[in-house]
Amino acid sequence: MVRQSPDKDVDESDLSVTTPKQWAAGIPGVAVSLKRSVEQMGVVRTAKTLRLLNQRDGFDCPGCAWPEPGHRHAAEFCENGAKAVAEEATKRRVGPEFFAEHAVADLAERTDYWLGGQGRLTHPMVLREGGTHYEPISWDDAFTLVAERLRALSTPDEAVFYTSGRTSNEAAFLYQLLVRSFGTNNLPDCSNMCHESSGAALSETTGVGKGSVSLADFELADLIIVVGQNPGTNHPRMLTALEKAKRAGAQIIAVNPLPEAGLMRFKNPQNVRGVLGKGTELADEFCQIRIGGDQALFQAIGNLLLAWEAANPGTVVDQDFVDNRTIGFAEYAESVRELDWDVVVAATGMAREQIEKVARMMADSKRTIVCWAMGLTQHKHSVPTIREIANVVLLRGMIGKPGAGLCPVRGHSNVQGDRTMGIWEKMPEKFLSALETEFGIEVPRTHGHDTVSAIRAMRDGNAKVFVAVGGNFAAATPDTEVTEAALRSCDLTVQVSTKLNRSHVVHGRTALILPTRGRTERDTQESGDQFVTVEDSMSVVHRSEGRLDPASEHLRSEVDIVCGIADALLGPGHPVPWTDFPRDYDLIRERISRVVPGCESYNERVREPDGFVLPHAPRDAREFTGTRSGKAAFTANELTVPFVPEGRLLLQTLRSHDQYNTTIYGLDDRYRGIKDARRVVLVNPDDLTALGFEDGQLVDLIGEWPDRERRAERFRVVSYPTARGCAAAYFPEANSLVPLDSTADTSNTPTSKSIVIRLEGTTPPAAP
Ligand SMILES: Nc1nc2c(c(=O)[nH]1)N[C@H]1C(S)=C(S)[C@@H](COP(=O)(O)OP(=O)(O)OC[C@H]3O[C@@H](n4cnc5c(=O)[nH]c(N)nc54)[C@H](O)[C@@H]3O)O[C@H]1N2
Ligand SMILES: Nc1nc2c(c(=O)[nH]1)N[C@H]1C(S)=C(S)[C@@H](COP(=O)(O)OP(=O)(O)OC[C@H]3O[C@@H](n4cnc5c(=O)[nH]c(N)nc54)[C@H](O)[C@@H]3O)O[C@H]1N2
Ligand SMILES: [Mo]
Repeated sequence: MVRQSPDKDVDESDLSVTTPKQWAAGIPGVAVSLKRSVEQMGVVRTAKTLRLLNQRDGFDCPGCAWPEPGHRHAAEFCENGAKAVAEEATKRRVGPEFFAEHAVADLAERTDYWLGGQGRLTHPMVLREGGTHYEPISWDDAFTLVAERLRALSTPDEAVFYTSGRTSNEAAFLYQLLVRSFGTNNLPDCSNMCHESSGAALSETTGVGKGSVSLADFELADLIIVVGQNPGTNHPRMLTALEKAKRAGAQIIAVNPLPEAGLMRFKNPQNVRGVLGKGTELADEFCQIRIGGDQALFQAIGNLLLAWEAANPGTVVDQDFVDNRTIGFAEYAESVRELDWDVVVAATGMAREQIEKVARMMADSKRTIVCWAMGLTQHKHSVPTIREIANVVLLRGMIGKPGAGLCPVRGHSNVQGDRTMGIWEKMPEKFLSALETEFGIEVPRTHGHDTVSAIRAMRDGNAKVFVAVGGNFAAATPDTEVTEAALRSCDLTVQVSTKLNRSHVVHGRTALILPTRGRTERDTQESGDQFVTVEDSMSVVHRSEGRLDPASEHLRSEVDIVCGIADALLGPGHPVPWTDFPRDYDLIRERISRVVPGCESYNERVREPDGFVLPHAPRDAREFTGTRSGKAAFTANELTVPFVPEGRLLLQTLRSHDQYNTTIYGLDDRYRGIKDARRVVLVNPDDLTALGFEDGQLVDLIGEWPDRERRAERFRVVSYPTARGCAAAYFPEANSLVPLDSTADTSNTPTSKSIVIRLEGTTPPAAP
């Protein structure tokens, strides 16, 4: 099978399907990563780049937020990390000639795969009102243009400032400072669509919206539960941690509607056993849950644990912990005392015996870690689901001790750091007043727009300027048609980017592309080469320094760009010394150390070989000072079970093995056995029979909503062993089906993992 190049647009007729893989990584993983890297970077650049990836003297992988171990391999990266690097370090370029050749309207017809494949952006470009092509613009003129449009707004709240989670701590800190100095808290970020539900549930129950484990805990745990996460594709280096845990005697439970290869068996390419042998079996227990059934599962587990405690007092509940460190136990116990097993079995699709087995494993475990990702955070009832996990962890006292804890596994490599630095539409008062004291400025207190409310504001004409540092807002957000219209209605859209994407071709009346240096690239400023800092999923803050020559001499760093806009907008008289910061990033870190809690002596501590770990009271001292009561909080949550009418399926939108969010690397999903197609919908064979569809048939996916139907056209049906009643399609192709108003309670995260759809045949079934 010949690999399709990005020049060829996606054509669903090329699809080929083989049986899903039972194991992840191994030699094919290494081979694919090297092949892609050499294709994009050539041999010499590949060798140089991969040698620096995730090393102490190198740069942080722009892939996921999984932490680096203390003892590093020479090759401390995974197949998908190597792909992420190749994507940035590519030798292909998108310069002024490219834009002169391609009208924006033509580019808008292309897929994200094609756009991303064109290479790195090299010059600042402007699309003037009524223009057909982007044209070059000088940096100074670009900054002046942004400043003029922002100043022309009737209030700063008419501007929206988005961030994606690749931005360094230094750039993020200055960006929120710029936005708040200007006078708004409109700081939506990708986290609003990602782990917001985890943050909301954890800050309420433990007082810190972050995970409570460190990498070392994985080697000490005797039970690891991986819920709603596909680490083989999205956090491949986590498989190494799971393998080590397994070898040290831990058991693993995987809870997922799909039998993901990475959860079943791992062939570690870093050792001989993984290369030559059968690899390590990972999951001891695979719970094939129905989409959205996790709250029912964890309520049932809570019910069983409490029943066993009642039968044998002192054997299951960590009474000392519950009595001294928590509140709300009685109400919680009451809420799960009466359980309707018929409802639980229907919601989970699991046998009662399996739920009992899993609960027994938890009761027998001395050190349990629960990990999760998007399979839990993107449902209407995500926050109560994660609270329910916190409940069972608390009743067993599995937090704040070695080998145990809560582990939301973050996505973007610095999404957690951006939050720490103040990228949030509702930062706490303490942070805001520290900013005011440090800089002698006044910042607004009214909460700003998150991602969903920002789209509403643009749609309704209440926001007119949209600025994004990174990301691909047009493609990553829900309700594609609505979001694209909202962006097009803006006076000005500004994208600070490394690569061309959909957000450059779905633009406001005037549009700017400001090209920036990436993680892999050298950042030379007046005081010499600069490094930046990032925070991983386990609160470790460390430095990252790129070494490649920048893709073009015209690129500026994100810090430079933010300060350039700030200087043009706020003027030389502003109390923040905007023009000083880009000269020497230590000056930014000095300010961070005085404003951001836990970052004292930042400049010294990030220079330690492995950086430093941010404080986390529950992890460090079993203290819960961040909650309202000062204790960990049990919660009583009403059970929600997604309602799926007769003849309909519950659709989740997820990532293939060949993409990084909206960046498409290729058209294969190797572990799932899918080749050369992205417009596919995975459906259980029994559901296909029941609904009267056939494997390979072409269908439209239709979401039925009170306001109107949403239709995603021409998807190929793939008969696949997903849980009954469930379906899966790739993000972002299926985003048009997620209504803007369908969001999680409390966190307002789009419900990208639970959309009721019906299939509609567009052609007769394919000939056998
Ligand atoms: N290579 C690569 N790496 C990435 C990314 C990427 O796109 N490519 N993206 C990064 C980002 S930003 C993020 S947030 C993470 C995402 O990492 P993941 O959360 O692993 O990403 P998804 O592909 O959305 O996979 C969700 C998983 O949850 C399962 N699931 C869906 N619904 C349910 C449910 O109701 N219950 C349960 N128990 N499981 C469910 C799906 O079957 C799937 O296995 O990865 C990061 N790393
Ligand atoms: N239906 C559905 N929708 C989803 C999800 C889902 O599972 N299903 N997942 C959600 C999640 S978890 C997330 S995190 C969001 C992701 O949303 P985003 O973070 O907005 O999207 P990305 O695709 O990661 O952004 C890719 C773009 O970032 C730019 N870029 C890359 N590196 C850099 C850099 O170093 N600096 C700058 N300035 N730009 C850079 C490039 O131009 C690239 O095209 O999508 C969300 N949307
Ligand atoms: Mo994410």
